[in-house]
Amino acid sequence: MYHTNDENRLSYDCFYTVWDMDEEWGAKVPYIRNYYLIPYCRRPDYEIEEEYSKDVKINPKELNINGNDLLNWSIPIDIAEEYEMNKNESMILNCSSGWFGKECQYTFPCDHSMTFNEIVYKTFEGRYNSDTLLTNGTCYRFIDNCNQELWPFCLDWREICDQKFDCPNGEDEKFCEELESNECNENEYRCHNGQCIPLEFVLEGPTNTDCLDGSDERDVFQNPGLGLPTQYNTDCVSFPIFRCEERTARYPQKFICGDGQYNNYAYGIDIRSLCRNNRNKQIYEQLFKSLNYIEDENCRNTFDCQIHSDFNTSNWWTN
Ligand SMILES: [Ca+2]
Ligand SMILES: [Ca+2]
Repeated sequence: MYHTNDENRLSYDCFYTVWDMDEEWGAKVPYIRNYYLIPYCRRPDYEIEEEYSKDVKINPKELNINGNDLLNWSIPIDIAEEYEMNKNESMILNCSSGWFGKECQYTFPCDHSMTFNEIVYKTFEGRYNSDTLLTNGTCYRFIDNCNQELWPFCLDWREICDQKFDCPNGEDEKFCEELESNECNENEYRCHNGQCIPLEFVLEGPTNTDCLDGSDERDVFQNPGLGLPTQYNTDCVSFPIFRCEERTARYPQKFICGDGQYNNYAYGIDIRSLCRNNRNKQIYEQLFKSLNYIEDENCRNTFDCQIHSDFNTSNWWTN
């Protein structure tokens, strides 16, 4: 673990994983080839640190041990490095087996002999095959009035400002124009989401998205026939790389699966075209159950359209 020894307590505790697409996936995914160093970070919660202070405190100098020994005990790298350089007298927590972190506050709920790389690999590999992972998804809960009863699977952050109403009154699409008024330098391109990227990164090719919303390669995305490999979209769910995990889909008739994949739909959710994790199917079913009290089917369909309509089709159901 890295960055744990911050006296100001402002940093995040981090792991890094190495993802070598060339070595692991080169033949299978020739459209994504690169070497990635991916951080997984979490801000420590110091308010509960007392809970973890039962682990044994040791003085490494007294025990005549070196920095390598500390690493073998899962002591954070920055603490082991500092000890190796200064050999000071400070006490270090020797965590119980399976626990780690400066305050021994972390553990993984799995086989403790696995490396962090293996845990990440297995997690993403499992995503590819599972259809029951929705409960593990992330929720964006900072919009008032986004009706949770109608939206039991909660809002994914990718659904904010994606040009589709996901909250009943469109709260998730309010004030989005402020993103577009963001200014970039002359040698930069302003993505639709306001992000600035170097001009050289624009329109390089279908899989070279640099804007989170993919708008630097928008022409290709809007016209899939131009060459975006279909497999890229469906494979993305199993890759922890930035271009897959952080993708948004600000395109009409795309449904966000909540894990990096997005799917086609037109005028509501097309359950014939499923997300790998079945998010669209489950939301559709849940949504209709919640509208059971409306007897008229056309009226129920209108509700469905209201919630899932995109701006291009927003007029036909209001008439
Ligand atoms: Ca939205
Ligand atoms: Ca690009």
